Amino acid sequence: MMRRIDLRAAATGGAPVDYRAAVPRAELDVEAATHAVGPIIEAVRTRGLDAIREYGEQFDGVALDDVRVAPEALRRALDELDPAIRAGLEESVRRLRITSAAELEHDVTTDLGPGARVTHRKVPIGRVGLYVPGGLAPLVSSVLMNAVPAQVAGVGSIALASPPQKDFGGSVHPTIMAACALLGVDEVYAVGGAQAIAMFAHGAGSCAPVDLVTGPGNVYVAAAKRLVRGVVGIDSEAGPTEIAILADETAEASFVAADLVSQAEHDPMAASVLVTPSEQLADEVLVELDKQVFATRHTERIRTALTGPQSAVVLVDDLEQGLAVVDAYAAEHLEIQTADAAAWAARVRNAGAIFVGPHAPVSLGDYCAGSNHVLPTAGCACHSSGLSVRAFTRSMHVVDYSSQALAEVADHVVTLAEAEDLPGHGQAVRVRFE
Ligand code: HSO
Ligand code: ZN
Repeated sequence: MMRRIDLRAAATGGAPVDYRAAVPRAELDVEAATHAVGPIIEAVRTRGLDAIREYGEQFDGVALDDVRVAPEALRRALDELDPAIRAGLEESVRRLRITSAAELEHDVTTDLGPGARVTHRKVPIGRVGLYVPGGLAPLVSSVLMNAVPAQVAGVGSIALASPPQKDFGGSVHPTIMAACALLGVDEVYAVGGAQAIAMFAHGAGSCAPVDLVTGPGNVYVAAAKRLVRGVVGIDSEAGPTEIAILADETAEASFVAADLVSQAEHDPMAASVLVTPSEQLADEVLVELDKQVFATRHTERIRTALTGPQSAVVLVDDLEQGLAVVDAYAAEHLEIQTADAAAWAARVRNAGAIFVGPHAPVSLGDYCAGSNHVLPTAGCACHSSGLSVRAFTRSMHVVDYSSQALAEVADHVVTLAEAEDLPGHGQAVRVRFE
């Protein structure tokens, strides 16, 4: 089912091993997709809503006069929502609000001497555009993961876009609409893919440009985010999902297999990687996979993901080497299913999110842990963070000095300005004491 990569003994001989080159990686070319996406962004920038309508017809098979979803339609979707789904969404929102409120950073004022004060002030982003994929599954949970932290951060204006669904009269998926209504997000657009990102960046029709675009998506969405970066802020490039599991002989093979399957279910391009020093566990997991993949609903999609070059069982000498491998991989989701899981988890440097021990499957984090599931993929976890309330704030230093406090450092400013051959800088201080 999954190919094996044997890294045992790779580290003997003294030479450092480049685990980044050794770990499996999806051949996902965001750069190549930017060539396809560039003209779409340009068309939306110059022709606005007309271009968006044309792309809706071309890519989603839906012709809409108005891509803005009527607020009454959102309310109706919530009224008609299955109560069990509503209860699940409410619990997820409740937990996300608790973590978001606790993680919100506050202003920090530092006194550097009498009358010398610097404040690090946090300010919410003014307007954000949240993207929620339709694709193979309507990711209603992604509405919550984007909107709740934005709201808790105090973002004043929130727009949300999701692809129009042919099966639902060309509107956004009804469960996604219901989730928007539940959170009071009433500016919703039935626009998908790169054209949605372009709409957010440049504005179109009734959608004013935003300051920040967040949310996961396919390779075209990732490419569009890369291209509009600078015009607007973006969160990380969250592409096809990935799970890596670091496990030893104490792990339960059926849990490991189920978790590998769970993320493979997203996308034929999804990556599932098991890193283990236990050949026995690897064998047991492969047997389990055969059973579980056959027994589930999206067998074909999962099989394609698991047999693809992006997925593998990686055999290592020991957990120490395993740790080096998972750090090099920098997975979107990393599970640690080993003895002393918390201790190993504490040593991980690179991962979008870490799931510790046998009772914290990634699915928990996908819906109801209180953590966020919009996470950096494709190795970006070594430099980027997942979405959180902090992604929706900016900070600025506020400098407040009295004359006496300025006098204390005036000579240093003048000297440093001279050292940089910028005498005007020094004079701007001197003039205050003449
Ligand atoms: N695992 C996906 C998020 C998701 N799963 C939404 C189910 N619904 C990327 O983190
Ligand atoms: Zn998932």
